[in-house]
Amino acid sequence: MKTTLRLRISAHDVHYGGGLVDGARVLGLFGDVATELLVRADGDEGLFRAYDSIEFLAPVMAGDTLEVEGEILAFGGSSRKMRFEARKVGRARPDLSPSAAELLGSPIVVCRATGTCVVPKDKQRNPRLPVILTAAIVGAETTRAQNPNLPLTADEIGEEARRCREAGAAVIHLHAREPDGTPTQSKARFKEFIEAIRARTDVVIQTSTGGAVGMGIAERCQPLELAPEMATLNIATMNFGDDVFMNTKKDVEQVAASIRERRIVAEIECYDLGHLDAARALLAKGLIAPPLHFQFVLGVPGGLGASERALDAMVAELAHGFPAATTWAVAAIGRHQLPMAEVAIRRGGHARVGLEDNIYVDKGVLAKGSWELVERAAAAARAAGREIATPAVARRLLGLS
Ligand code: KMH
Ligand code: ZN
Repeated sequence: MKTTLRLRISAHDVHYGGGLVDGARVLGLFGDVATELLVRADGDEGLFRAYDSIEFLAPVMAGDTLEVEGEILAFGGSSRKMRFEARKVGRARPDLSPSAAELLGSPIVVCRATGTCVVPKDKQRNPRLPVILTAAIVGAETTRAQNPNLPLTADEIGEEARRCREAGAAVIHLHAREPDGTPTQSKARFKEFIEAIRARTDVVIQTSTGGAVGMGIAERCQPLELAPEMATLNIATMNFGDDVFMNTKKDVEQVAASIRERRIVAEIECYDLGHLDAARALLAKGLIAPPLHFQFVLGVPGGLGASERALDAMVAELAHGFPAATTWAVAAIGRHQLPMAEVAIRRGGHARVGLEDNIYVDKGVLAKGSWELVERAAAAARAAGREIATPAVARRLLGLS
């Protein structure tokens, strides 16, 4: 979680000769940033306990414009570890005229610090919900040539789901394949795979209605006939790498209606900011209904890139026109998968990992299976001080039970 303030340092702040400002003024601004972060995270102003490090790197003068950034790096039970940076982005130019000023081409870092703030448990007003980890174990695009650990048969898929559950996954996002790896939305194949998973574990099974690019909408919707607990709802047409992922308004409305009719819980897949507008329109028409659950799929070429800035924008949209209890998760593509899962977890969201979206566990190291990626995401959840939702807890949080 990050926040930034911008302000102009005035002549009132000058403490030393030559218009120089006291370093404590910058620390006061770090305190303000920390307070805002704590209010956002916990609904409480909290208290600063200690700085671990402070570096004063450049002088601050009257007339400077400062940008002060803070970020919560980790959550403990009551402690929140933070980092801060103050940058000079503008300055007065009294050498040119009494009111001359300029913005700097590249900001000058004036101070950096790390520290810890505390919000006592009984003052924390935003309960940090357990993290729901979803494992996307099959997908439609990943091939065995890219990662030989991709499960394709019913036994392999059932076993992989069991391993992912042991690693911390509560939900399996499911696609189906023919034995040669060809993606299929065949009802018979999904039935076989769902039974293989059910025979081994109690995970929530979320079937894809996205299928593979190029499939028709009726073909894609076949798994809905099996009345899964959850199903995806893709919200708009978009470029998808070199292909086009077709989701016309008429088709989306039809898929949403058949998900609703069958009382399946939709996971609304949003790949871009405008997709939240499309979701608002579906909500207004009663085609989706609370409790809403969003998956922000970031980093598909053709959609919004995977960055914290992008996530900020998506999450900010949820505050406008969506029910307060709406939940969200991040599924980021390729090398962004684990870093963005960690960001989502730190920010109170949920996360999806797995071979559908990413085949590597570290740079150049193929994942042994989606379970290894789930293990990493689970470790990030524990580091953030959040419990990992069991399938039973996930069912409650997602309104399935
Ligand atoms: N295979 C992608 C084109 C979903 O599962 O709902 C679409 C997809 C989304 O995977
Ligand atoms: Zn999918």
